Amino acid sequence: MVRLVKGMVLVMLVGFSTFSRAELSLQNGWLRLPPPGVSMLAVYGEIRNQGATARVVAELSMADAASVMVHRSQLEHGKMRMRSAGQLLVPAGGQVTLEPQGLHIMVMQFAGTLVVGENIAIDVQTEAGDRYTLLAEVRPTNAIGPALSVSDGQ
Ligand SMILES: [Cu+2]
Repeated sequence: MVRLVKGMVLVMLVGFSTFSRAELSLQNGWLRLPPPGVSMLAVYGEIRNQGATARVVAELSMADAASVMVHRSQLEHGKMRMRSAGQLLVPAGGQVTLEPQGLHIMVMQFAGTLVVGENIAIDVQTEAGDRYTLLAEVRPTNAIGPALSVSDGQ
C-alpha cells in the first residue's frame, strides 16, 4: 500500500512538471544531415499542441548551435528565399506543419556532431514561459522526408 501511494505521488509530480508535460511536441521530426562544411540545419515535422490553450513558440535553442529560429521559405521573383517567421502560434489541439520549401526550424552555426538515425533535441520556450523539447531524427543528406515505406501509400 505504501508503495502504491509513493507511485501515485510520483505520477502527480510528473503530471505537474512543466518540463514533463509533452503538450507541445514535434511529431515525425526530421532533418537532413548537412553536407560537409555546412553548419545550417533545417528541421521539419509537425509541431503539435495537445493542450487546451494556444501556445506561442517564443524562443528556440539547441546545444552546440549559435541560434535557432523559425523560418519560412517562399518564392520571391523566381527565387526561393528564407525569412524569419517570427513567433509561431500553435492552436489548442492543433498543429503547425514544418516542411521543405515551407516553414522550418533553422539551426544556425551548429558545431556539434550529427549521426544518421539519432535524434537531436531542440529546446522551446513558449510565450507563457513553459519549456518543451522537440526531437528530430537525423536522416541522410539526400532524404526527402521521414522514413516512409511504399506501403504507406505516400
Ligand atoms: Cu531557413
